[in-house]
Amino acid sequence: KTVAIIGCPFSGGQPKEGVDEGPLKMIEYGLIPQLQEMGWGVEFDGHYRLTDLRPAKDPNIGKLKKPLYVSRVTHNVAKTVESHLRRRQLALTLGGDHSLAMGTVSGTLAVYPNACLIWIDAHADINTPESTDSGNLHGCPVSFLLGIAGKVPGFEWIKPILKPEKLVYIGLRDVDPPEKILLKKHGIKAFSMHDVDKYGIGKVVEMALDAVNPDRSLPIHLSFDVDALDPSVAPSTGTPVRGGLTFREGHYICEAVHETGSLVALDLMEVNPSLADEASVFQTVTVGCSLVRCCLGETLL
Ligand code: DIR
Ligand code: MN
Ligand code: MN
Ligand code: MN
Repeated sequence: KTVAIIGCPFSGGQPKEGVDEGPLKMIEYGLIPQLQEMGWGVEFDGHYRLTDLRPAKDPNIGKLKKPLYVSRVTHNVAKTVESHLRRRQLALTLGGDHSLAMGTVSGTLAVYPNACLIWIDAHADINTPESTDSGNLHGCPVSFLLGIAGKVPGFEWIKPILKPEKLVYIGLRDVDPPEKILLKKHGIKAFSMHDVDKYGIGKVVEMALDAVNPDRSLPIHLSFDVDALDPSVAPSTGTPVRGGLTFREGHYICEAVHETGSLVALDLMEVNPSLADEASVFQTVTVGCSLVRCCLGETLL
């Protein structure tokens, strides 16, 4: 068993510098030897040199900021994820901001068209170019993947092959009003923090898997935005929202997804080591590494 680590130091989908340092820190804090100790072969070709893809001119398209940069980067990431999956490796993408998921999920669906997508986040990231208030593309990847974003120059490469019934959310608590309408309109299953409180994380994960992967045999793409965790657990992230998943709830999701035996691709996104003090950075980066280890089979006993 081999995991390919795709380090994506990219911050173009949102305005805060530093999220591009996330993947570097996760590697620096020892993620590779940690996975090797668990018996995984690790392929890591060094971090992506994404700034090479930065266009000289990148005017807004409507409200969308840095559209050309984001489209170029995510297209490259899609091809990389696809090539690793074709070689039967588990694709682990370290972000970087969550616009990268346009690439990672596209790569997964190219190889496994029947894959389901589990999106762990405080936010729904389903804004369209019309509905976005911020213009930040890290708030929009899901709409592009579903094919409800309309035509945006540069993004023609994205095949809108994600079906709404193959997507499920856990952890939501900061969803924009137009996003709420989109979730309802497309009948997308979403478990907010209210549901986590009401049912407990065990039941929520079971219901989420029942919704998109009833017999647990379909390939799973898990896209984990570290801001799904409570800011007391993962403070170093660009858009923290209080009332999030506890340390154990976050880890439980990862353990349960591993137990299905169907995980093919994993994103760990929005770790921003330039936000908050050194202790908070250490806390956030180590929790990121530990979530990854749980997804890849680390157990408590
Ligand atoms: C907001 C925030 N919904 C937006 N999204 C964030 O900008 O579209 N996603 N922070 O991670
Ligand atoms: Mn490689
Ligand atoms: Mn988020
Ligand atoms: Mn996100």
